[in-house]
Amino acid sequence: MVWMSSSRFERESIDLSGFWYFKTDPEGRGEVEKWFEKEQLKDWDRLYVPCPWNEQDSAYAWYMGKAWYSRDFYVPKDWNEKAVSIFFEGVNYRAKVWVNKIFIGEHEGGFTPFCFRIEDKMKFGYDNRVFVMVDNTLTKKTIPPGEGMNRTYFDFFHYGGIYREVYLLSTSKLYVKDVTLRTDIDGGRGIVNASVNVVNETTETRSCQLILRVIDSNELVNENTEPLVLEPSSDRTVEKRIIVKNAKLWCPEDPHLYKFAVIITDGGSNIDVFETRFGIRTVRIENGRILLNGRPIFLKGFGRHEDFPILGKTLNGAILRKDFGLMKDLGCNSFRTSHYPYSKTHMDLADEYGFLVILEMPTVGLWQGVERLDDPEIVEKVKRMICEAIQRDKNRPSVIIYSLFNEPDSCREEFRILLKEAIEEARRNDPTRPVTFASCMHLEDKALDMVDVLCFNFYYGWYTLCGDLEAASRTLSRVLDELHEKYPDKPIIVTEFGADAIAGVHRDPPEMWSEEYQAELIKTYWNVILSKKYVVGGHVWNFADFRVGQSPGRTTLNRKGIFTRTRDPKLSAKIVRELFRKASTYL
Ligand code: ADA
Repeated sequence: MVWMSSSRFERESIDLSGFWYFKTDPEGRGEVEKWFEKEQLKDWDRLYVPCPWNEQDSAYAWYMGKAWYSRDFYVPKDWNEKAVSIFFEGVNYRAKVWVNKIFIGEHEGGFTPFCFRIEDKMKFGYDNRVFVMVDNTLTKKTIPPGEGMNRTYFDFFHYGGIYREVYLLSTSKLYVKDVTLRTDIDGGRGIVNASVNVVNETTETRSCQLILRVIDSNELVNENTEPLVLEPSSDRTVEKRIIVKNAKLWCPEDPHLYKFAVIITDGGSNIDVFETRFGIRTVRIENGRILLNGRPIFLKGFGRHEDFPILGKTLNGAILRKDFGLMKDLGCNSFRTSHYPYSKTHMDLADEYGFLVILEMPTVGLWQGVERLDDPEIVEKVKRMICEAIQRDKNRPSVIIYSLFNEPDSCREEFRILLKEAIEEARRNDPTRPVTFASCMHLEDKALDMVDVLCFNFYYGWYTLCGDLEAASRTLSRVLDELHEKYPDKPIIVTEFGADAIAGVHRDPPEMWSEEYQAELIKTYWNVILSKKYVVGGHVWNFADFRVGQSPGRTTLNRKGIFTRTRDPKLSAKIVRELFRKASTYL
């Protein structure tokens, strides 16, 4: 599988969104019966892509298993000399892909992108046919693991299908394969350490120029040109230290974005053009603080989920714009991508709105249900998903920390083996950002010494000390102090605290499940958090109510949102707005 950073600004792409043919395959007969060779799909259903299958028709609401998608697509005749890839931004959970009856590849993992080269399978100037077999079957070795739609080892709905964009991308066979940008600050100057990988897949030696441009709102700020000679079937990585004078730094109050353009030219026409956005900022851990551009920051925000009626995990631009407007209005400056990498559009808005993001991997639910956390199959999958997530988002200024797990069984000695591998993989892909995991083991946790930042999920007053906010406050305060005493140099973030509230249920005095109790609990936690100078952030769980599997403990939704699933405010939204707006982004 060839990894190409899909800039999609200057290259030619064909969006494959739309109605695809769809058919479930509960007995898993499709491959043996070669459904990927079918000419006639008249008896198949039609579903919209991108969107999970679950809420598009009640027939698929609780379906877990194999299902087939297919559509025809036209490829222009003049693409016949090009490198052509088919990109999938997200398919939950496994995908196997055939084009014109030929198997082209497979991918496991529901929340990171993948692509396959297909030019040698194409009929240029004609219709081509793609089949995708999706399988969202959970096992004890999927990441995340589970046993069924109502027996997931994680607390969110297990949607299935092609739920993020699918598109074709064509480039020259002399192209930019990858760009890594690491920024630094030197007085008023921005330093952009650029690493550009160029590939020559042609059979000739190619002499060309590589032009690197930094652009600020259409004004050329800096340009470097490098002569390049590439042997046939070879690649080269060009490293360049670029100075940006009078740099406008990226920060929550002014998230300034530059454009970075890489042009391969032979002096006449452009052979390939790759563009991406970036921000000039630094992130460092020092003396128990998280420093952004050298200033200690305080994260105030949420754990979120990608969830909305009918669209499931496919939050379109309008819903994301609504969410970001609401978060901005609340005075929020941060969120965690709980519990999986979010969509590109989601992360694009984080860059544009100046949110400080903890990018979390899909490694949730690794606890008792899983036999061995150091199982080589699990370790390999976790490492690959970390690599894919970081390769996609490594140039984003909004991403400041990588959370490698959510609530793993970090009391088990063997978790240290898994965590060590995960940390090494994260650092191999990006040594610049601190790493963490969200712990629910607190003082019993046996792996906190291995990470840079400590994140904890607390539910005193909800799952324990039910209804007793006095005791919850005392316990939270004591446990935080003891954790700080054990790890005095590590910043602490409370990554989850909250309570379920059924919208419209009111109780005076506040009582569990009422809007008043949720608001009181959040206020109680926030007072404790603000009273601890070593706590550098608090994320309310959750931004909005979200769908979960069926269980006696859930009323069709996890209702810890301060907004309903359709984003109507509960009492807590007003309270959180008062609390967040009073708290500063800088300590
Ligand atoms: C855990 C978990 C969340 C959610 C939360 C809750 O902390 O990380 O995904 O399940 O509890 O609502 O109970």
